Amino acid sequence: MLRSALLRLVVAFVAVFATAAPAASAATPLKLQARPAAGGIRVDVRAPGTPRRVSLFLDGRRVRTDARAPFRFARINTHLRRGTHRVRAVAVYKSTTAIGWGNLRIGRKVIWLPAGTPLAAPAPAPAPAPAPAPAPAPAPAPTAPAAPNPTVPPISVPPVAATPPATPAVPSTPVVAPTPPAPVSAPAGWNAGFEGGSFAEWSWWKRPEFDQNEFGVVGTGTDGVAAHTGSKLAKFVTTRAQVDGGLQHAKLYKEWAVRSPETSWKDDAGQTLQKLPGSGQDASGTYSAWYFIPADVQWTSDWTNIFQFKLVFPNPDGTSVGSEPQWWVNMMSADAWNGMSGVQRPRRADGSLPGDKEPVMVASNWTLKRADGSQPDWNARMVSPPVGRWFEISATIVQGQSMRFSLDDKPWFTGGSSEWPTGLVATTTHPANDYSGFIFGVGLYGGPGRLYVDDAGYAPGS
Ligand SMILES: [Ca+2]
Repeated sequence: MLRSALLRLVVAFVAVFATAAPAASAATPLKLQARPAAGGIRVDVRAPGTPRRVSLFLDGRRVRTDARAPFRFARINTHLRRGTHRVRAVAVYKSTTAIGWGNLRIGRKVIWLPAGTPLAAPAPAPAPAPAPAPAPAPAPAPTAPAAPNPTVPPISVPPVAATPPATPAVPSTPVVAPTPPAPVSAPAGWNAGFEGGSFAEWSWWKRPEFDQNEFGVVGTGTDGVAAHTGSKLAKFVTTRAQVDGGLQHAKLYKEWAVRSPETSWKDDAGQTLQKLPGSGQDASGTYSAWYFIPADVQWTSDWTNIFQFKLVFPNPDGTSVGSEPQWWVNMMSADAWNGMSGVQRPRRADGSLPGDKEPVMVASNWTLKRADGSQPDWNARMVSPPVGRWFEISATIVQGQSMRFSLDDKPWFTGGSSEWPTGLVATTTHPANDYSGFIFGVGLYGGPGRLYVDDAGYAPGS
């Protein structure tokens, strides 16, 4: 019955090709197109070259895999309900993958919204054909956090007993005036050291992957890795098979509520989302996390997101949200850049060069392009992290101005808001007051790897 009801809803269709992240081995990005067809909606995937297989995912779940072109996936909508659904295709090649994505909005009509389309637009305009990009990388598809579950009872957090300022003893002779207690600006910053043994310091959005990927809080000494501080740390693992199967999330979000509907949300653990300090509309400040990468981890050419910011915006139905990456740090093997004209492996702090399967990191806005659409100078955005010891990645945001990335307190790249927005400022796709949330995330997303994180934090202010 749902299916027939749905088919009645299929009265219009806007055909737009999805833009997609560039692929390592493919000169042409992966493209998706959705259309009404017999039995429901059909999704066609244009994959360059000869992929070993192409899989189609709906809302994060794999629904079909095809090993031979043409990659046409028919009748994929028989279980879809009204609302916006995320469609993603992953083409697996011999040594890399390519990704394309978009959203299907099902209401009185079915509309295909390619990646990057503002969901509030009455009718999406055709996206410009993406220029063939030599950048070696699929970027992770934007994802929406799970909708809040209003039935989860909130966690009872005992109030922290305020320490009363000590009553100053009256000195017999005036010496130094007692220092008044410092004014508290609430809400203050945020820190996460995992010492409670859980992810309660973070905003918890449960995903199917979390039951399968090796991902959680571990004790110091696990795998020979000592906690950065305390006795607990977080471990993130994604395998090749998991990533190829679409289970590519082993990541944590700290999400701040900016406006309705998120200001009344609780995460999947029942915790109310914190607001940004001050006016609640300024994301300026320094966000940081400590990372440990074992020397024996072999990285791949997949761009694997390990540190990111995302903007969240409400969907037109008012009950769900979409999100869009803003700036991020991706990790991949050094040889992922082989063949890229003019790109050299960045030296480590000790002057050494990373080996083929050792990690390099690149800081970028999520479009992987400069404001004028040109390719960035990747050398200026790349850095080699140390392996086998803790290091710190931080990003200092001056809202509307800049995003400065540092490795162990040494700045390696500063992005300007003219290239891509920094913080809660207007974009061509969203007015500034459209944002309902701001996300800082760590972990692994998009490719296989293993790393450890401890002592993440946010210090407000610019
Ligand atoms: Ca710790």
